[in-house]
Amino acid sequence: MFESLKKIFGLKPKEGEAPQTVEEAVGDSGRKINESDLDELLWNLELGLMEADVALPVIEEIKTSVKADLAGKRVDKKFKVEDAIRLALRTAVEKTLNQGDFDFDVFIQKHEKPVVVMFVGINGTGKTTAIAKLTNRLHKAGLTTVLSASDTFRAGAIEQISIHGDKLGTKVIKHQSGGDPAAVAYDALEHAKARKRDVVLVDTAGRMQTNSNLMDEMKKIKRVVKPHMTIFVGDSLAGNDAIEQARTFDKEIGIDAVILTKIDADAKGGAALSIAYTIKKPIAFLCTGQGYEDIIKFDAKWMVDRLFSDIE
Ligand SMILES: Nc1nc2c(ncn2[C@@H]2O[C@H](COP(=O)(O)OP(=O)(O)OP(=O)(O)O)[C@@H](O)[C@H]2O)c(=O)[nH]1
Ligand SMILES: [Mg+2]
Repeated sequence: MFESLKKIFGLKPKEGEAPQTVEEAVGDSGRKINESDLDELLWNLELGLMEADVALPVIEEIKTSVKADLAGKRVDKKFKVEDAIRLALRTAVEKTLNQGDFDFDVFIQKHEKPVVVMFVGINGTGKTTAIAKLTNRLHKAGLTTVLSASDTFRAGAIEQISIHGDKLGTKVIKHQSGGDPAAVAYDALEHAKARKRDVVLVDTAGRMQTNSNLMDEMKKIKRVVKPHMTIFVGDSLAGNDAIEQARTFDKEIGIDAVILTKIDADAKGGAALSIAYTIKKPIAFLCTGQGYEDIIKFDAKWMVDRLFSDIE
């Protein structure tokens, strides 16, 4: 795997020998970067990113950025040319992954309470599990929560979130199965206001993103409780489908941030890169398993390390 990228990277430099920033290594003096070497590098980069399941327009953007950094430039004699190239590539990928300054914790902390966060995505991507993980995380930060069982569509959904609520020691607001999801969210918000709870997490039903009923339902919840943040939950194993879903949800209801799940099972890691690039929205968290602790704050550097872990 990643044979093409292996050709670019070779061995990892010894500590202290590698440049820290592209600007430090690449400039107007030193050894000139050979154009045909650069073209070969870009070709290998393209193949490598394709092997990692990164979508084509994203690959183009990264190639353009790497080329702009390196074409016609020279590498300071202190550094190896391949180290400078490696850094330019990492920087370009990191830039694509970092869409805006977004920090979930800071957002929740600073916002007037209760903060309403709504989770959307097609069925089975991991919305309910992500809500349970975030609830656990918020409790650990000393905040209180209310869960809104607004998936009234799938049989068993209300029970599923109620079990999480019991385990996590938090209130779940629910109506009967088949009820109005927006009305449940409204009640959850009222409960949070009355009891001075900090964060309302709204679980929603998943169906196909082409299902207009689902989109209408999401829009109604949005109208009724006006969430401060809407998070798209995408399955990192879904490849191009996850990108299409993200695009559709963003267009139809508006997305503020993304949670990518099942990273533990995603060997390639290209989904994060493609989604961040396609909808230009920040990735807030990665879910890495089924336990409550299996959630990590998104860190572009960590993702780049993972993307290239087989290579370096
Ligand atoms: N390996 C792994 N499994 C996960 C992860 N997140 C969720 N799952 C599993 O994926 C399945 C679906 O998760 P749910 O949280 O029920 O998904 P959902 O989006 O709420 O699904 P619907 O309610 O049907 O729309 C469950 O079996 C979860 O345990 C993850 O990060 N890693
Ligand atoms: Mg669910």
